[in-house]
Amino acid sequence: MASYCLNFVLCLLSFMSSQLLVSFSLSIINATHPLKDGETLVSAGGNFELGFFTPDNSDKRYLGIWYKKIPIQTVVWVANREEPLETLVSSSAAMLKLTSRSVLELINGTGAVIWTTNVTRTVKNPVAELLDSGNLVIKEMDDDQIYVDSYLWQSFDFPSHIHLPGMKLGKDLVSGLDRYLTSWSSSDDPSLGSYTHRLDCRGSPQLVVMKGQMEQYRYGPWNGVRFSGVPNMKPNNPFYTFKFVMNSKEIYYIYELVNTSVISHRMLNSDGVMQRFVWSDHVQGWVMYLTAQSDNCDTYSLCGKFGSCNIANSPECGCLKGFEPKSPNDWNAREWSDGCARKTTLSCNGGDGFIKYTHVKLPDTQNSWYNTNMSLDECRNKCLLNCSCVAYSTLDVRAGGSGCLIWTDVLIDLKIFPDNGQDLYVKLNASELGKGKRRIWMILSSTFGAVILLVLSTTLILWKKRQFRRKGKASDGYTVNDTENAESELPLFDIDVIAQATNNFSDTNRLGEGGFGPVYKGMLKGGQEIAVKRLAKESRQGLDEFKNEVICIAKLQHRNLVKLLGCCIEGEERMLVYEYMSNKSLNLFIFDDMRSKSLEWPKRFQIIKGIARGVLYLHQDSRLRIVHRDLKASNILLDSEMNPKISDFGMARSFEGNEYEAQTNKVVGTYGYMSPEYAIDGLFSVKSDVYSFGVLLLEIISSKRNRGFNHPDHHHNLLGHAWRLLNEGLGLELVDSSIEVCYNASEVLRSMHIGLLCVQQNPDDRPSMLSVVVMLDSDVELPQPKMPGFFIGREFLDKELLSGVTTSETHCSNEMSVTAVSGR
Ligand code: ACK
Repeated sequence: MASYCLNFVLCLLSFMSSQLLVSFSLSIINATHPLKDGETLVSAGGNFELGFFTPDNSDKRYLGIWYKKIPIQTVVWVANREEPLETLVSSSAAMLKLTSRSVLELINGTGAVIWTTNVTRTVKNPVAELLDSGNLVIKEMDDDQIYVDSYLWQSFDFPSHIHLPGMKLGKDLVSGLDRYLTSWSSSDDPSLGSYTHRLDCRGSPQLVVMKGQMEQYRYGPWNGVRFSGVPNMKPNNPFYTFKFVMNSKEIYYIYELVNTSVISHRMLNSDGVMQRFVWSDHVQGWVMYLTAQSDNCDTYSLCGKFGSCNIANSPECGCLKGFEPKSPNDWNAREWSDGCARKTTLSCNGGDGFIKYTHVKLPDTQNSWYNTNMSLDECRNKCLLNCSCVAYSTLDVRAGGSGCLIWTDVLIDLKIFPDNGQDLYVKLNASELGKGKRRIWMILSSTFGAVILLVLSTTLILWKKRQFRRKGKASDGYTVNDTENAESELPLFDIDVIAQATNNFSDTNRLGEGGFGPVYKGMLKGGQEIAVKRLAKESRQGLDEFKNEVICIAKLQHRNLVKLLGCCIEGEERMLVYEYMSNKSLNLFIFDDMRSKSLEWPKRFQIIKGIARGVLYLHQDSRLRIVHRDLKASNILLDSEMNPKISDFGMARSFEGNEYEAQTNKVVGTYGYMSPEYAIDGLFSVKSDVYSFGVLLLEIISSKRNRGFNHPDHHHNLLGHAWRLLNEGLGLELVDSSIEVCYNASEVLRSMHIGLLCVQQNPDDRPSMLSVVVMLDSDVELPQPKMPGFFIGREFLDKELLSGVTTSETHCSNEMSVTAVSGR
């Protein structure tokens, strides 16, 4: 009993002393003041704290540094990653001691040294201090108590998994020191994980993520402005600045925060993904700001040697020109790792030339050679003279380009960007360079006879068919000259073929009602699935829309536009045949409680970006400038991989030359998506599509329809609601509550912000679609949105719209496209 009481008192004393120690903070460690478990060393400005900690779900104890000012303990550096203090008992007597040899020693409960800093030089009066940057340093204090500014040791030289501002990542060429990140084994285990993030200095230096000795992801070589593979690294980033230093003494990458009150770092997580996080006071959590590995093409060497990866293509891997798959069967089965081989070997004898690739993430530079002074012409000659050179490029893209980068042996991990990236000149045997033209010439001449025969017979068939079509068109009562061109480029389907494919237009094949008539699912003989839009015979408006759709979409091709396979015009029948989209329309997902659960944020974000690219193509990149005029969730179709495709061009209008805006007294579109100037004054332009896109974007985030939106606290529509939330710093409340809690908050807030910019009252305040795409893909600073157009809500919209406007449709529901004839 006595011993029980004694134990109890000892325990109590030890507990009380440990409680007392918890609140005890040091400002320096020196020979007389070690740091004991329970005490902390705090940086002068109070940003960071050094002490002992136990990770969640672990019974091991470590010495580490964490942020002091935030409520979630986030450890940025760990000393004894491989030698934890095993139990609380042995760690309770643990301490960090600064010895007379000027080294820090971590001593466990039994007195054994389990971790130590390396010996550099011994000074008379050493101290260890934690700087406000999070850097633990050992330095000499001179007799006047003034620190001499050269560190004997610093933790920034031995990073853990976090890259803090001001920390150099790279090599000291004089001392041989290599500073790189090593991931934790898991989020609860700081021991050395499988991944490292380091500067690879074989060849032209490039930042990489590696698993053991294998590369996983490359940032690409430094090109004077950024790493070649990271187009969203912008030098004028308002949030942080960065630089790459390369001289005879050191090579490193470093960044600094512009506003030091912002808390942010880069982290290599235990799955080998590099991410930048920013602390959000509002969310009271870390928000992911950027992730380095952004798409499949970022997987190292996905397409093998001499392959190139372009995420806009399907499949994404292709062989470089003049190369062919090494293992064609594997290649066709999407197993690309064998890569590609040359069709014709290099002559190495003056018989070679180059093909230029633009928008490239430069290939792996471990087998490269570089020179900072050569011009591009000198570089080209150097490559021509060196038989093992396979490609060359500019080393530094600034000021028109300078320097020379040459690849020898192989090209690997080459990615093509849509609009960023660099030029790369790939060496080919000269015979390959002219091959395209020569092949065409040979085909032309050898088939000349056959063509003549074919032309004769085709003319005969076409003449017969046209006679037949003319009969049908005459009964429409309108001329067909304007559709003729487009139609003639479209394959014509025989009505029997379509009838057979759709089970004779059976009700079971009916997918729904489109803009101008029913839509049927069908399957062609070869197994291809199709969707057939059949014009309702009595619909005069439908006929206009049919004609319009043919003109607009026949010549367009983009991965985010639904593909028109052909049409059928026979007698009274008018049909359009599309590729079938197995996931149907977006509104079936976002406005359905059950199905919206399956649409997690990354998918939604991908859909938003896909739609934006599709609209950009219509507005800017296609041959015609097209305003869709009816962008809405039900006109976005989703393929089997949930890629979005814009459909229904029945109301689209094309602009020519310098025409940017038009007015109509026949307002077509869908309430809730129509811009104010269009709904009220009939004015439409690319900016009216931008407005509809903004509405759609906010609907995708919230899973709520703009039209018909109700809120218990106010009468605003979805746009007004979103604007209020963003202004009140409660933007994340807009997010569909069925989306998993773990989403990328910065992407969501940024998308919401962009959505609100798109729905501005004044078309000039709305961004172009190009800006929208850039803003979605990068971290450029966004302007502050003003109050949106049609902010007040549906009553206002309906009243405004319907005064002076009569709808020609009596059955218009929320989602129905309407035609309103202005009374002006
Ligand atoms: O929302 P949904 O199921 O998807 O209902 C509409 C309906 O037809 C009327 O437009 C569906 N639909 C239209 N075009 C296609 C297509 N190419 N593939 C699959 N479904 C389609 C649309």
